[in-house]
Amino acid sequence: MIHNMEYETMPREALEAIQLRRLQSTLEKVYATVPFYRRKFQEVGITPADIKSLRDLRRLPFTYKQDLRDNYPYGMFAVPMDNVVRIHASSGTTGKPTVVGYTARDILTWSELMARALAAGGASRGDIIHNAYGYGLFTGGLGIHYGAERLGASVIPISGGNTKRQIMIMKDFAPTILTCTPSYALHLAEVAREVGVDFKDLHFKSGIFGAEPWSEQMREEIERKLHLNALDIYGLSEVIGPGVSIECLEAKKGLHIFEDHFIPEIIDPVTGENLPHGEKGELVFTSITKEAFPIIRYRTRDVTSLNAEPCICGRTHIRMHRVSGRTDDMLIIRGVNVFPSQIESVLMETEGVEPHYQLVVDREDNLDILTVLVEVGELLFSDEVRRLQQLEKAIAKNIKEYLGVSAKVKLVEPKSIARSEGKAVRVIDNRKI
Ligand code: DLL
Repeated sequence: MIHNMEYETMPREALEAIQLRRLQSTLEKVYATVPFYRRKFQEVGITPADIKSLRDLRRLPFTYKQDLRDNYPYGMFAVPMDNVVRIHASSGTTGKPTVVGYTARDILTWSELMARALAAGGASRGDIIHNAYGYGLFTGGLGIHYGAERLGASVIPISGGNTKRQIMIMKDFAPTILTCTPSYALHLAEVAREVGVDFKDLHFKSGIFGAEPWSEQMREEIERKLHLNALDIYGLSEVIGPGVSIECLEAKKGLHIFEDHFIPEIIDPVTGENLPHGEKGELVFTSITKEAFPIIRYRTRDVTSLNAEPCICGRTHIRMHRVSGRTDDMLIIRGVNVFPSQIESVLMETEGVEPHYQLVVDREDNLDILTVLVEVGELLFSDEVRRLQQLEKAIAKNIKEYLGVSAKVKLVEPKSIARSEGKAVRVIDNRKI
C-alpha cells in the first residue's frame, strides 16, 4: 500500500523541482546557523546562492562522521536547544558516539516516513506490530514506534532481548508484522523451535528487517523459517534513522529512497567523483527537510548502486540496491577486498550450514589468516568427522573460487556463536596494523 500517494508517485519533474527548492532553503539555513558548514562552504568559495540546480550539489564539500565527532555533542545543530525535542546517538564502536537532534517537526517528518515504510512493507491500520528493535539512543525502536502509531497500527514496544518472553507474546498477542534486525529474526526462529513454537502457527505477514547488511540468500532463509515476507529497510541516524529507504512488497527488488526528503548520490570512495546510475560506489546523502540536524553530502561509507527504472509498485522514487557492505568494514585479506556479505552468500549456498557465522582475522608471520567459523545443523554435527571435514573443505574451496581468498573454515556446534539482540558481530579483526 502506498501511504502518501501524492509524494511517493510524483512525476520526476515535479519531484526534482521540490528537491531543488528544499535544497536551497536547507543550504541557506545551515550557512546562517551552523559555523561548521559556513566555514566549509567559504573554504571552497561557495555561497548557497551559487547552487542553482540539483547538479550544483556536487560542488559542495562532503561531511564525514569525524566532523560530527569534532563538533560533539551539539555543534552541528541548526536550531537552539529550546527547539530540540529528541536526541539520539549512534552506537559507535570506537570513540564517542555521534549525536543527532530532532525538532517537533522533524519527529513528524520521521513518523510520516516510517509510516510510508511500514505501509510499503504491507502494514496498515489494524495490523499489530511486534517491534523488537532496541528502544533507547538507537534510532530503531522509537523510529518504528512513531511510524506505527502514525499509520494507525497497534505497536507492541517489546524492544530487544528476553527472547523466550518475546515468543510467548507473539503467541498470545498475535502480531502480524515483525520488526527487528535480520540476525535477530533468525535467532527468534531458533528459540521458537526450542520452546516448541512453529512460526507457521503465528500470524506474521511481513517482517521489516534492517540496521545491518544481509543477503538475498538470508532473505530466503528467513522467509522459509518465519513464514513471512522479509523486506529490507535502510537508514542511519545521521540522516534521520530508519525510514530513509525501504523495499516494496510488490517488487522486493531494491529500496525506494524517500527522495522528497533526501537526495542520494553515488560516488567513487577514492576520488569523490559522482558515478552514474547502476555503478557501485559509496552512498552520499543530503537531507532537505530536516530542521535540527540538517546534513549536507554525508559520506555514509555504505556501498550500493542506484536504479532509476520505473517500479511495478508505482512509486517514482529511485531505488538503491541492498547495501553490500561498507567501505570501511571491507576486509583486506592479503590484498583481496572481502565483504562479510560475500562470504555469507557462499555459506548460504551450502547445504546443512546455519546462517550463523563469524569471521576472525589474524596476522601470523605478517600473513593475514582468515578463519570462518560457521555453525552446522544438529543432525550434521552428530555425523562422522570425515563428513564434516569434507564440508569444511568444500566451503573453503567455494570461498577461494568466488572471492579469490584462502580461508580456514571451522564448523562449530549448533548455537556456539554468540547471538546478538541487535546488530550481529560478524567480524573479529585481531590484526594490529
Ligand atoms: O541502523 C537505523 C536503522 C534502524 C535502520 C532500524 C534500519 C532499521 P545506525 O545505528 O546509525 O542507524 O547505523 C547505520 O547501519 O550506515 C549501514 O551501514 C547499516 N545499515 C542500516 N540499515 C541497513 C540495511 C540504523 N538495511 C548503519 N542494510 C548504516 C545494510 C544497513 N546495512
